[in-house]
Amino acid sequence: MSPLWAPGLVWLICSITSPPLRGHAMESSGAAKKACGHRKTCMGIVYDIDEAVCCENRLHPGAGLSCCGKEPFNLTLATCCKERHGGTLTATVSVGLSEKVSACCGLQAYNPLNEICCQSTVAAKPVPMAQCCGTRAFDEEEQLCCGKIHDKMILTRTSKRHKCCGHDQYDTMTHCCCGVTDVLQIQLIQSKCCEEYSAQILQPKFCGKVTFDVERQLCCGPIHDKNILNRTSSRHRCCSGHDQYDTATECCFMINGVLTVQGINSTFCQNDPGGRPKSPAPRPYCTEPDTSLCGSLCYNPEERHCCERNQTMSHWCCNSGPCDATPTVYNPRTHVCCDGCLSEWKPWLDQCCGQSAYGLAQRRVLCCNNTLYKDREDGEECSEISFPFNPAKGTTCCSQFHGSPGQHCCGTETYRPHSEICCNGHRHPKVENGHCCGIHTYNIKDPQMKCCARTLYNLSSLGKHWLEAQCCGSILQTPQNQNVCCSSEDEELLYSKKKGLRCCGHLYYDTSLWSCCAGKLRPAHQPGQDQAKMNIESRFQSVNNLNKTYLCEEMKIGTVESASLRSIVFTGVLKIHGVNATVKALPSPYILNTTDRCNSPLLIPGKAYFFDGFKVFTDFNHDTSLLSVHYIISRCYHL
Ligand SMILES: *[C@@H]1O[C@H](CO)[C@@H](O)[C@H](O)[C@H]1NC(C)=O
Ligand SMILES: *[C@@H]1O[C@H](CO)[C@@H](O)[C@H](O)[C@H]1NC(C)=O
Ligand SMILES: *[C@@H]1O[C@H](CO)[C@@H](O)[C@H](O)[C@H]1NC(C)=O
Ligand SMILES: *[C@@H]1O[C@H](CO)[C@@H](O)[C@H](O)[C@H]1NC(C)=O
Ligand SMILES: *[C@@H]1O[C@H](CO)[C@@H](O)[C@H](O)[C@H]1NC(C)=O
Ligand SMILES: *[C@@H]1O[C@H](CO)[C@@H](O)[C@H](O)[C@H]1NC(C)=O
Ligand SMILES: *[C@@H]1O[C@H](CO)[C@@H](O)[C@H](O)[C@H]1NC(C)=O
Ligand SMILES: *[C@@H]1O[C@H](CO)[C@@H](O)[C@H](O)[C@H]1NC(C)=O
Ligand SMILES: CC(=O)N[C@H]1CO[C@H](CO)[C@@H](O)[C@@H]1O
Repeated sequence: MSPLWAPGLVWLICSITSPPLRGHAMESSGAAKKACGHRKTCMGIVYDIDEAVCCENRLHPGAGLSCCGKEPFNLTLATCCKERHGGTLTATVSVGLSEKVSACCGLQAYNPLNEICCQSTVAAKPVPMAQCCGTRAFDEEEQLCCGKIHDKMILTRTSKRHKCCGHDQYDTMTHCCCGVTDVLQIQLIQSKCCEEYSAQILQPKFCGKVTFDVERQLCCGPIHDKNILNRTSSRHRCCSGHDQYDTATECCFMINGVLTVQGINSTFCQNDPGGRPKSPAPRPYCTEPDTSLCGSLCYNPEERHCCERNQTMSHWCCNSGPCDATPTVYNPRTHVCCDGCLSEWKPWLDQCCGQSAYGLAQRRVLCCNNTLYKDREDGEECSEISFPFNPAKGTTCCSQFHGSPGQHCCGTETYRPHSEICCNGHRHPKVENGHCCGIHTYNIKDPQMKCCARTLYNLSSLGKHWLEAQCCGSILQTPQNQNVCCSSEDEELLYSKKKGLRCCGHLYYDTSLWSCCAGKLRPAHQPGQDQAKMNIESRFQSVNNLNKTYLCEEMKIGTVESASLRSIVFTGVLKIHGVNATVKALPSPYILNTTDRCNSPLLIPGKAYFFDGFKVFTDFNHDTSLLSVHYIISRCYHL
């Protein structure tokens, strides 16, 4: 072996699958995917997954929809429960509880925070740690669930010492539950019934005719010649009638018809001979110094290589890829290995493209997304979907070739950014103050248009209530529909309004079970909690839902450094006056006093938030703070 290859040895042993050549994968960027949109076909009709859903070959228009069997439903607001009976699958949509926080009880959706599923029945939880008693829920601390499996009853537990006896409870200190022929009765502990009962449950275990202690002893030997051994450890088992063995270090092996205890490293244990009783699987080992195991063989890593799956030692390993079912060893002086496939060695080969080797110096070859294309024209490039094309001859837009070179792409089409706008792969003529909302464009200054998480709404259809409309995720929430929007850092969910329930982040909890502080739930009624303080609603408000007067006056944005009980420390704070389109930098750190920390939602240090004098807001519509600031100024500023 020449010293040139020596450094390679080390990593070949630790990382057998790595090819020696550098992979040269052309990943298409996320931006390219976004530009191509999310088009699919449904029975030959092309649609965008942001705009419709295809359920069992039927197209249903609407944003943010999922399929429940053949029905569409909104994940933000509803749950799909499925149940299989024999060969048929039934699916039902329950509205008023998002699938993201629900569970199914048969075909019924429920909120596992406040409810429990007991034998296919949804029951209200009496306590956060409730258990099932038949079809009802009970509190194990305060109650007992008594009776036979199909005849359960919930009793208020008289004391911690009490236990069930049929449908009654008894004090285990003074009474017992005993009885004959299925009729259980509670009797005083001194009674004959109780004495017989305790004698019965404490019945000793026999080894032959002698009692023995199952915990500390072993009963060994053939059935008519039993012998009790003091158990050495819990790992010990019987070997012969007189011997026990440690299952971790020994095996029990039959030599000439006699069971004997042998060391686990002995040849007896190693070559599992069918010695009975069965010893643990033999563990191979290497005895020579500086050797390691390769499969079942020992070798010296200083001298040889281990091809794990081939289990032999030879040259370099080229592990099996799809082109070759068996692993291969090869001589690096004659071959190169790319992703498990061998190519003949040439001095210029220095790159892998999937399973093929090529050289950066080679002309007319192009590696796009791990596929090597040969005999290409000079000047060709990989398109955004990783197919070679020649930018001098045309433009490819999401695999569609267009004759004119140097164009911008919008989905599969080209577009002219001077006169058109491209929204998620769909192009539109440019209009005044045009912004994208999902695949649509709208005038951002039009107060009647609202963009909720990529879904555009025209509020004029709401009549006089349009001012009160709010976004909740992609759904437009109006005061008429009796829903509650609970929102956390990354989720906005809509719930059917219920008495006694409140938002904690995106969860909707029962205030008699839980309390919420700064977006975190805890079981209610814990010592040291100020209940009145704890139950203030904690939810994020979106900048998107602020009215224009509020949004445009003065808004601050900054990165949370830390949050304490009384204040939040921000850095890099900008004060934005939307109406005047002015942005001013405030000195760091900026401290926001909070009257009640429980009231404010869960803040993540390092993330940017909007805030005013009292409240912290988030922006569910934009991915970056820069886009959020741009949104505010675009929405507010009038020349
Ligand atoms: C087993 O242990 C008990 C008490 O620990 C002892 O009295 C007894 O002699 C032991 N039996 C044997 C066979 O070692
Ligand atoms: C058996 O051999 C292995 C590997 O050499 C060693 O780690 C282990 O301690 C040995 N076990 C006993 C019981 O000698
Ligand atoms: C393992 O490698 C050796 C070369 O050292 C070869 O002869 C043998 O066929 C290989 N075995 C398998 C299963 O590929
Ligand atoms: C790259 O190739 C993989 C595997 O063939 C494929 O799944 C993926 O979609 C390709 N990526 C692009 C951007 O074409
Ligand atoms: C919104 O709806 C109203 C009434 O249907 C209509 O007059 C108006 O043009 C719509 N606005 C937009 C931007 O489509
Ligand atoms: C705007 O919102 C603020 C705070 O939510 C509220 O006090 C004010 O009345 C609202 N103004 C209009 C015009 O709705
Ligand atoms: C906006 O500009 C006007 C005119 O320059 C000024 O009077 C007003 O105070 C400014 N408002 C804010 C909030 O900066
Ligand atoms: C915030 O609290 C600190 C200390 O409690 C106080 O000195 C400061 O003036 C407060 N700041 C504001 C803006 O109320
Ligand atoms: C509130 C809301 O947007 N609900 C929609 C949920 O999805 C159904 C389609 O199944 C629409 O009809 C609803 O308008």
